[in-house]
Amino acid sequence: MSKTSNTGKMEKDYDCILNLDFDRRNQIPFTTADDFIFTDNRKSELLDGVWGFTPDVFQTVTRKQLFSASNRDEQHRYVPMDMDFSEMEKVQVPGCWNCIRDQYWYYEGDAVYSRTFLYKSEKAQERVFLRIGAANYECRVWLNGKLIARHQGGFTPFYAELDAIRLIHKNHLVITVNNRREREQIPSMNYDWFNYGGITRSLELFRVPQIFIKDFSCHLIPDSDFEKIEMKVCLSTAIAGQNCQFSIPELGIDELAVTTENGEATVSVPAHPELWSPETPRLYNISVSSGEDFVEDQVGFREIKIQGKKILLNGKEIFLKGVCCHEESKNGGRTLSDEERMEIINTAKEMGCNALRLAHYPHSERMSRLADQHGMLLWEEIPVYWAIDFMNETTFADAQNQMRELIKRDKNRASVIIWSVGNENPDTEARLSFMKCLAETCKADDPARPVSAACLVDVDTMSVKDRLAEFIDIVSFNQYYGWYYRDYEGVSEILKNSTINKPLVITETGAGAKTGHHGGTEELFTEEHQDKVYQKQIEYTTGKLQGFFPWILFDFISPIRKHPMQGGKNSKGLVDMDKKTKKKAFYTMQNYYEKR
Ligand code: GCB
Repeated sequence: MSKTSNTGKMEKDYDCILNLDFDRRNQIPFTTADDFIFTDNRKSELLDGVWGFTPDVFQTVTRKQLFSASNRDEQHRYVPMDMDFSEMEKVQVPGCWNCIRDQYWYYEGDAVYSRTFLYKSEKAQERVFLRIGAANYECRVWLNGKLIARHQGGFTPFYAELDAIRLIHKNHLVITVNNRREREQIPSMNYDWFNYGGITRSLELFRVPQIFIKDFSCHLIPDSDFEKIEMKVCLSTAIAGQNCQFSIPELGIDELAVTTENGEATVSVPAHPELWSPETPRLYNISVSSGEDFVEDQVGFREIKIQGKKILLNGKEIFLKGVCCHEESKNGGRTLSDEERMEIINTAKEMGCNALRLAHYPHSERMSRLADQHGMLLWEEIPVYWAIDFMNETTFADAQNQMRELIKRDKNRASVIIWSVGNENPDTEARLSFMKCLAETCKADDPARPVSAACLVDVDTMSVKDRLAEFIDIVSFNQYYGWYYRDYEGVSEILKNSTINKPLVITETGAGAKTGHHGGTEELFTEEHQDKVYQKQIEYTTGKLQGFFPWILFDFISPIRKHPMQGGKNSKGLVDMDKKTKKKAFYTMQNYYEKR
């Protein structure tokens, strides 16, 4: 075939198919937590709704740069194109492509989303940012043919500035998402939940002034006898001398502070707020204005503190009456409505819980908002789960960034009391240094919240002796005595042998049970056996822990669960996947929590 062409187009086509490294031109540095913008409560323009969509198994769109190609040659004649954006399949965003049609169920790879939107500037010199709530796993954004953002990590939000020079009246957004499981990712190749792909949370546009409030935090100062509040802003530009007015009308607070040369302003003010707790989830309206910008939030004030083996909430010892949950809709999919989130909170409350472990990745920020409003303590974590490429520096950077994005997102939520840096990772040198650094990152970005990790038990010594315990505030462990190990007493032995002078929590225990399957208490997958496991766990652990989190509230989809009794689901739920039918053990847990 000839490479001659007077348009140069032919060369480009050849380049696309003959160049193994075609993807290099589609790589810009990843957007990170440093690019995070405080957008809570800001007015936004939703870009949710109908988008064009196609799986792109061979990465044709990026390979051929189709998002910027014209379907005309230089003489304005039509040339054949492999993709016509106006003819794409129409799908709802946010959503998971796996749930669109059966053929997409197990699809892991690249997919393309496309839509247009109209833009008209509202104020001179305004800046426009696109926020993507979450896209699993690697996501790239093209605005009118130009690559403007690239992000990795499937569960945290990121921002892309839509450059004024690029923005026209009718704009074209092309977003590619790739959910292929890769060795070096967080999580890596193997995990016990479904790998949903797509833009799973909302897309929004925000307009802000040239210099805007980039970050805002507000909390009760630890050890201040609950009488001092700190508020802080960071402007988008490092300028000194800019006034920032902080106000909490219900507490009579109206304070002026001036930015220092790094563009930050902080105030610490005496206050007597009614303290936030699960029983009294009191929130205060807070606002800050600076220059042309204004932000507000609803924040609860509470203190979470570790004292020896105790966890103190507002100075009083608490026991975490918890349960774990995944973020999965009834019809499958990682995209939930607020009603579905409330279903999780309400079912946990019905069981008597005061705490939820949001496993095993950051759930939507709507969950922590609702937990703030309805009084539920939260354990939040990133998917440093099972085997991870702990020696790999870029893997660490990814994990650290996911942690930092989560902290930036949820730092003002009173409900969030624990950051967790991982789940069931083997105690090796590489893993220790990786996770120790993650714990340090949490402390650097948020000194006031305890850090934890769900550790493995050392089955040789039957104890929790993970070296990471030294670097975290709350030590927790997962164990399945009565299930993976059929003797029930193991947990008792572990507790006897574990001598850690820090709060000790069980972050997982349980047993599989097929809803409605009944039989003897030693018959696997029956509700009776699951119930017995819980009765024994309660018997052996009562009075020896600072928290207990059954695994798990609802059954969930898991491709690794192939037993006919499981049918592609992890059936350890205390409630069926229909989110209604309760198994026997639910009531055992309810009875236990009622008495605590
Ligand atoms: C675990 C994991 C959790 C699994 C669970 C199980 O230890 O942390 O993600 O789903 O066990 O069911 O085996």
